[in-house]
Amino acid sequence: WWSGVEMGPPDPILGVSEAFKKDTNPLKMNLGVGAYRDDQGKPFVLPSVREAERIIAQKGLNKEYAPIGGEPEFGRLSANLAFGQGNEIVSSGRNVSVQTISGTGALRVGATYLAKWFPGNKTVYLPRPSWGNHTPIFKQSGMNVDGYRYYDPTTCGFDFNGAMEDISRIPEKSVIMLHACAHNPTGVDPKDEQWKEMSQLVKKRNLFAFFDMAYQGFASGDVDRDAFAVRQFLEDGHNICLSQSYAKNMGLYGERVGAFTVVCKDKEEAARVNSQIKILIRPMYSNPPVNGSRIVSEILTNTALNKQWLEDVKGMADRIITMRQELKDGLANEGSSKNWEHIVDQIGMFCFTGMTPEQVEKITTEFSVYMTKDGRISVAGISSSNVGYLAKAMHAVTK
Ligand code: PLP
Ligand code: TYF
Repeated sequence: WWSGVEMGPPDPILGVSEAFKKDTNPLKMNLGVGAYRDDQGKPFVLPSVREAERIIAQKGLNKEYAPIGGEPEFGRLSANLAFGQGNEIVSSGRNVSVQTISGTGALRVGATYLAKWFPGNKTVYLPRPSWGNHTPIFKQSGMNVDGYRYYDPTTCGFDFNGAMEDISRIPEKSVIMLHACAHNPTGVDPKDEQWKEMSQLVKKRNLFAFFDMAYQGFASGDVDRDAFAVRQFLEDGHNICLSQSYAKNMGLYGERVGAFTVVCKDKEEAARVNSQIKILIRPMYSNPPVNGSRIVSEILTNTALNKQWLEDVKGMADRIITMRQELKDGLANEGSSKNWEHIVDQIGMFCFTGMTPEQVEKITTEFSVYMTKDGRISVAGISSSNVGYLAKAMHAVTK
């Protein structure tokens, strides 16, 4: 049956891990996939998550199906985490918030919903560049994909003027995708004042804002601070939609737990939207897995655990910030005359180093340092014992 099936290319990000595994160099480093590692280079289970698991195990819960959109309580907790405790949207019940299969599932449910029900232009405008999975997710869901300027390679920073110019030319009633914080792959976020101007422009152009929040807490170490853009847009009267992931900020990668939210004009509209989202989810996967959502709900409702979790998040964010500084210092120690200021200016899990595809190729073959072709490194994959080696390797291929 399948003689006509062509061999497809590996995933540009997850494929890096495959190549890494085959390398026998003991000094090898995997800076490809965005997954947090502790300072020993080991996968990290948050202490708050371990404690939540212990509490949940003691409850002896059953394994019944969750509702199609997950537990309503989980949806409320997720929306409150994004919008702020006591926000008017959740208290008036005008949000639809469903549990999804992590952030990817949230984007997929969202894209499918927009493809079916968005009353305007079925085109989503992504920042250039954006997370590699955004384009296939939207295209496979039946949306067209276009873009707006975002990253300025000359400054390794945010191209605010370019973004504003491009956004002002997006056809009215289109969808604009915004990374809520810790932009992937560039690590470059707008400043608060820039977000405010973007929000006004998005409003003036009558665009619909879709926020992807996969790193709440990872940018600054503070979950409220990282929700600034989302909350600013809401305050300015945008009825946004939002994807959330607990993969990074709770370290629940393989549990696949996230949320998709649509902010509606009132409760009645929310009920209609909710009914249609459930109709879309049912033939995709019926209902979401229960284990991860129980962990999240325990952490978000148990006061002591919540406090522990906020410390855990801060600890991860701080370690990444320390590694950025040590990498920049290491490059200076190696004698690099290049400007590496962007390593510490950029935030979140990733650093867009500015290395060319040729330099990436060279650092991989000569030093066994693995990263994506666009020069992105996952700073979370660096530790105090190998940051020096990385600085030496980066200097060797960029001098
Ligand atoms: N959106 C962005 C920007 C991401 O970087 C990621 C990856 O972590 C996701 C969404 C979704 O990831 P997951 O499906 O593991 O939650
Ligand atoms: O960008 C990253 O590295 C993370 C993890 O298909 C990821 O977002 C990468 C690729 C993918 C799923 C998750």
